[in-house]
Amino acid sequence: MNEKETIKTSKFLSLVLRHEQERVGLNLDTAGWVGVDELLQAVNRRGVTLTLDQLKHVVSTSDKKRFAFSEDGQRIRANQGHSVEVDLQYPPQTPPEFLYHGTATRFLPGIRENGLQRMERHDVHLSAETKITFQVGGRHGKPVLLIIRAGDMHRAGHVFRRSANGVWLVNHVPREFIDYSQTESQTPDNQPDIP
Ligand code: HQG
Repeated sequence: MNEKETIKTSKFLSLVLRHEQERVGLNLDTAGWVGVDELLQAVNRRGVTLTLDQLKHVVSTSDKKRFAFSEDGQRIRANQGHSVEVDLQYPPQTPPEFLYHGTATRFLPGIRENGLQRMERHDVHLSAETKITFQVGGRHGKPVLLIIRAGDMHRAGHVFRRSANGVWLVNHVPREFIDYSQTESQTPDNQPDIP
């Protein structure tokens, strides 16, 4: 499998394991898992050639570790990013004092008004690192970085969870916990060091 095919397959897996299981006739369980054999058979039935070795390759090379096999290797799921209703069963955790969210300038008026909402997804996604947030924001337009006062949110009772691939998940970020001080000064080529 070359890199292009790997990325294409990864996107297809994201689609069926996060958003549109019915597209290939899958049944995710309540925690988002599906049998590996069932997945392979389902996608093969739809004319997508995918072997177990290829699936393992996509899972192990995923830059963001998007997928996980169960401990016994019999099942697979997406680590986060779902729009379908799932309970991923990640335990609540204390977040670092600050987390980051990459978005696009065009969304700022809505965010200033309503805070960060989960939109089509199951949760709002936050990162402990600034590096990837521009990439995430850039998918939607001109990227900007928001600093989230996660420690204050946590002390105010908001529940944070951390996915198996390190994404921080929270139901909503009320606007008073968002710091916009980096939105004017940052461009993808000019990232200040934020501790
Ligand atoms: C924005 C990728 C207006 C929000 C990444 C975002 C991530 C608002 C967009 C993961 C708003 C939703 C998720 C409000 C939030 N008004 N806009 N009140 N509240 N928004 O794609 O965080 O490659 O659902 O800022 O790494 O961009 O797929 O979320 O811009 O972890 O594995 O509404 O997707 O992972 O967009 O990305 P998305 P996201 P993968």
